Amino acid sequence: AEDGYDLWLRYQPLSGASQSLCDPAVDLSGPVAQGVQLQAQRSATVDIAVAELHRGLASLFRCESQKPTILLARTDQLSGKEAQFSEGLRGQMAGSYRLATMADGRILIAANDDIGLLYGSFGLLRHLQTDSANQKLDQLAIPALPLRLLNHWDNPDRGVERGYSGESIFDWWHLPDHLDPRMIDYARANASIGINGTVVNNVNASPIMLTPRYIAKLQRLADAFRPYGIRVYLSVRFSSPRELGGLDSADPLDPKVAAWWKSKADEIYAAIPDFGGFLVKANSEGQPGPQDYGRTHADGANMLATAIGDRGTVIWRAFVYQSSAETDRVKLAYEEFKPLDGKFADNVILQVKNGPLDFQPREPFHPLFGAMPHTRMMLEVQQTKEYLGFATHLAYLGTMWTEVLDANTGHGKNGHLTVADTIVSGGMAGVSNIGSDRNWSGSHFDQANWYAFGRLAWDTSLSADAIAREWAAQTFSRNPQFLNVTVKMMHDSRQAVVDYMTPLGLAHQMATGHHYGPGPWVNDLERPEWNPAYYNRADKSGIGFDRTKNGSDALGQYAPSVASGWSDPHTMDEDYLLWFQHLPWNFRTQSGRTVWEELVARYDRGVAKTHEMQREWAALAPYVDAQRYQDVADDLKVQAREAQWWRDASVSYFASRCECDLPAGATAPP
Ligand code: GCW
Repeated sequence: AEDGYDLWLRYQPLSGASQSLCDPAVDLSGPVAQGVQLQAQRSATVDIAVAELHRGLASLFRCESQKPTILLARTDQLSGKEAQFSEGLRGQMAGSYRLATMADGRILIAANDDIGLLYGSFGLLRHLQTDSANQKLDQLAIPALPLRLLNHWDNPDRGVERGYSGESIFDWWHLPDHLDPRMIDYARANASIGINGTVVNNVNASPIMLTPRYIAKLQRLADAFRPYGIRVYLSVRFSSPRELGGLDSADPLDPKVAAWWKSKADEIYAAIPDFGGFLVKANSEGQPGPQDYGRTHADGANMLATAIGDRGTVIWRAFVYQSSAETDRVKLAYEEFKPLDGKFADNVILQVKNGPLDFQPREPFHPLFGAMPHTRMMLEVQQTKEYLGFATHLAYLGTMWTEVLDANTGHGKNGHLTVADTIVSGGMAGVSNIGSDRNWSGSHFDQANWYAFGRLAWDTSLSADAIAREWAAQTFSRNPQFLNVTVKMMHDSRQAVVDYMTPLGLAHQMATGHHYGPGPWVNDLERPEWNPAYYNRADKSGIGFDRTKNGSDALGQYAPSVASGWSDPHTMDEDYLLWFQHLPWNFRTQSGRTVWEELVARYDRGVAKTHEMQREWAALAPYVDAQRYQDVADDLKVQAREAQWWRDASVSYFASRCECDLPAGATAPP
């Protein structure tokens, strides 16, 4: 449909060269609709894989024949010559698969398990639409990370915290009796990109989710998602033993409390044998936690880990943000968690946001990555763009996430350990942008952020542009001209948002509460670190947050090699300049411009980019159906207008602090 419901699973017919797959002269020819031969026991998952291949191939190829061209096989069923194809798969992580063109021209999808067969089927369909489909295939696909989870910030009343795409897709009211068919489409879309778990409720968790009524509802979802390789998880409220259990305490070291959690876990596992586990936000933004009883995060996490045992995982969030009049807020998590390294049970994973503040358009990577070598870590990113213009502004986040995954933490043996390296025994969590809107994500291009999340969690070494390209090819058009322009737009889009909202390392300049639109001047909120002005520190003497040794020394939380790279304002990466440095307005940046001039230039660059994106998209009209073309064009228009709003409001405010005139060539705010 042209309303975006089909996501990247449109399977638009192949044309031109690719159609030669139908040519009987080509070995691969043919019979694709019926052409799947099975060498595996049937199961719900295998049946889904076969159905997906039929659906995809019938739509991609318009040729008819009955000769099998695809062999879908479990490695334990491969014998003789074919057995060689199981080689790279032996002992690999669940879901791994191999795609290969065999000697007789047939395509093999091989895997050790059924979910690998399903992933491989999606992998083949993706390949046929994006790569040169006539090449001989030999692809080994092994997930980089064991846990690839969506985190829904969805409440039981279907409100979504920081959600911009309608209501929650989880219809708790009608569950368990009625399963919305959309749940199957949701599971299928997630499986197509390798997502293997979903935390169905907000980390600001309602205890109601742990009641028998809701466990029965969750069971219905778990049963529906299971064949797609998706396990369900729950966010839990740490004080639930009091709210639900009638206890007078939630102290993790109180045996009555531990017993309550154990029996609650048993109750859940009786209904959902493959329940994934608990996600916990504790002692942060008013949520209860172990510190309420003088206990540590490790005490709390380990108590829950014992309740769950080897049946699942406790994912404990490191986003601990409480009133901190004295400490620079970005230092809090490291201060609390670093001393706990090695103290967490084996089935506990620490979930750390990409940056130390809060999902800003750009932040340096979180200093906990690499600093806790004895703790399993998970990277949390936000698909829903709370601080990047919601679902209205086009900002492709693949580039943001590869930036953090590829960042060298400076830890490890040779001082080379990327963030991606630090999460190999944990995973990635994406705060979901999915809602009840027909197009799922609030805008067509926001679907790309869901897609990119899944692809990167599967393979952290993929390039953001490559992902953008395959997404756009499947979602819109395979026309090379269309793809070149679209990938460029996507590539540039996040930097544009950085430029018109928070250039040069500024952060947290959004209006308070809703986080939409500019508010750099706000300085009258109750707690200092709620105020944008606290972060920009702009006054007559200069701008920026001194986090060097002379300031908060947040820089000291990084490995020395990394910290030294960010300590000299003359040579450091200027994308982080005002994050780490407070500088006089007339400080010379690397461009030769003063800080003031550079700031204005970057705001202007961001605005200019939004106009360029409008022009680029206008030229793509011939390649896109009218409805989706217009949807995107309308959003781009709003984005350009609001980029200008951001730029004018911010530049006016900073000019008043600096007492500076606008640099020559800059247009004055109206
Ligand atoms: O980004 C902030 C949001 C809160 C959110 C919190 C968190 C779920 O503004 O709405 O609460 O982070 O990550 O816990």
